[in-house]
Amino acid sequence: MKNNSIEVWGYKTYRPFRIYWILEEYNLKYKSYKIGSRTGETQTPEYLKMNPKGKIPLFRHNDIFISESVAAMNYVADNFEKPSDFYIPSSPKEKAKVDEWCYFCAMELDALSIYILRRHEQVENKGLSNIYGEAPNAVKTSKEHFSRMIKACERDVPIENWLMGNSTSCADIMFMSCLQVAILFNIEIKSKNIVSYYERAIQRPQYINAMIKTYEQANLPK
Ligand SMILES: N[C@@H](CCC(=O)N[C@@H](CS)C(=O)NCC(=O)O)C(=O)O
Repeated sequence: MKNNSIEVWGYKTYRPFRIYWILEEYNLKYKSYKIGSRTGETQTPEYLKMNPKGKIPLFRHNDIFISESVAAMNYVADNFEKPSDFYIPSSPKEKAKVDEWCYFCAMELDALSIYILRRHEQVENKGLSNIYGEAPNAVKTSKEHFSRMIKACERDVPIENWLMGNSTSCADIMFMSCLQVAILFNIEIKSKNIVSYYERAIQRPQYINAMIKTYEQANLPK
């Protein structure tokens, strides 16, 4: 598909990062709007008209708006010319394995662990308990769930390669975005294998470009 007009709203968090990373992998031109999730910028009438959820990220290509990060990432992967160094599944079985990683990351790591933790963690630990209320047990069990899920996927994280083999894939984008935010929130990744995978992945130039787009620096902010 021709790259006519791509726009992305949102920065400074791991979900817009997923979209920036795939756009960098596909070497596409895009315009990004540096709006934050809780600055009021997502609550203006203009923005709510584009995304009634009032959240970031939001992705637009020509006449389509996509307000879920995973759907936007997949849209780019499926609709533009595939770069030589990016893995796209070529059979239903391969697709199921990429999907398995993506849903695992979106549900088990993101929604059920990281986001619950973030909502109820204290403000001094970068949490949002001022908005969603303190819930120490939810914080404790979401950390436990994260550790359990990391342990469960450890054997499928290769010692040298990317998750699907020699090339980066959407599975890596999802997994790395979750590892990244876990580190940001001081959740310990209790797996040497996964920590070493993370250390390798952050060297990739497209990853670094996406980091700069998202956080305005190549490394995670302190
Ligand atoms: N499922 C959505 C979640 C989007 C989301 O929750 N974004 C956060 C920032 S990363 C946000 O805008 N939060 C503001 C709010 O919950 O009101 C996605 O993956 O795109």
